[in-house]
Amino acid sequence: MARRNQTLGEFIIENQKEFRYSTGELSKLINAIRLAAKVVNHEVNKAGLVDILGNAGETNVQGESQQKLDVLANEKFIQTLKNREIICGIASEEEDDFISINSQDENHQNKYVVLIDPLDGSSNIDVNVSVGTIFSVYRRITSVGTPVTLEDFLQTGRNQVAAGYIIYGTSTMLVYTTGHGVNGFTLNPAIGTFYLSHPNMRFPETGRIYSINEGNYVHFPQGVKNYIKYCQEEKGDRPYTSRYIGSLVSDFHRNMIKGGIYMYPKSSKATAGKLRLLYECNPMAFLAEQADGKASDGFVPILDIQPSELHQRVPFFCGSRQMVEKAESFMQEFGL
Ligand code: P6P
Repeated sequence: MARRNQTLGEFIIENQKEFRYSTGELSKLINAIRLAAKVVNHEVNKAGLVDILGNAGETNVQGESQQKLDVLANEKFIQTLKNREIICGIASEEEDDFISINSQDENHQNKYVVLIDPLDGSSNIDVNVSVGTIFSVYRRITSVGTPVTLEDFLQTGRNQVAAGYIIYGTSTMLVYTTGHGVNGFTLNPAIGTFYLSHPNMRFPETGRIYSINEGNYVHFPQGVKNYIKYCQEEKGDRPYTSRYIGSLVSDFHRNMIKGGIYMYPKSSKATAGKLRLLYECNPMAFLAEQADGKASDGFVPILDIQPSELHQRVPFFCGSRQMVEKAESFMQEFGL
């Protein structure tokens, strides 16, 4: 049972029996994430003071210019995760291919793979707007004792054993699920401890906030255009409020607390949408469903999509169940 102000460590110990595999492994997994979160939080919070803002002068596999903090966050999470004896492979938005962890696992006995977006929303870093880290954890499906393969990363989202995010906002929070609800922990930076501040987080069934980059309006499918007009119509509890931070973790977190829908649909400019299935949409969809919300590509649940490549993109509709279902009805009626 979650007790407010319980520390993350106490919570893990009290709830590790819910983790469907070895009890100690969940602790090691979440503790690795926790440590990396504190290190990255420290860097994010002082980014304006040191020469760590701006571009790193490189581009990632997505063709996006890498921010210095992107690179740093990526390195910190990968190093921290590598140091635990339970992870056999890591995939990251910032890495072209997955990383097989052999250093401490020469016999390939480790059983978990982790996929991360180390610093989501990084275009906001230089303007001091909140950013986040997203993580997704699977049990490997190829045989223990053999090197990890791409197949271990291309599992459907339903197979996730844990997922969550860290939001570096007005306060730093770790929000995660292992399939038994969603719990939010707030960092007390003075002592470096996360405390349970948001037990059993739930999306309100409906809401009055819609999050989408309306600058792309003319490029959206007709169903999305019609849904936006529905949100803006003077009728019943509408018009809704438009809120778009440009950071998925922040928009998702606000919508989970207040009620709302986040959409990144496909468009004539982004024919499969922008968000990546494996390390953005799947973990956020796992959290959404665990919090009584919903997540789809406009037609099918995100968690049922069979991945075909590491960095594939999908359209994304996520949030309060009734709002997502309404948006889906517009997609189904007015099509692409
Ligand atoms: P746009 C950040 O790059 C991100 O992946 C999400 O966090 C955010 O919601 C979206 O892209 C913003 O994209 O095209 O609206 O600037």
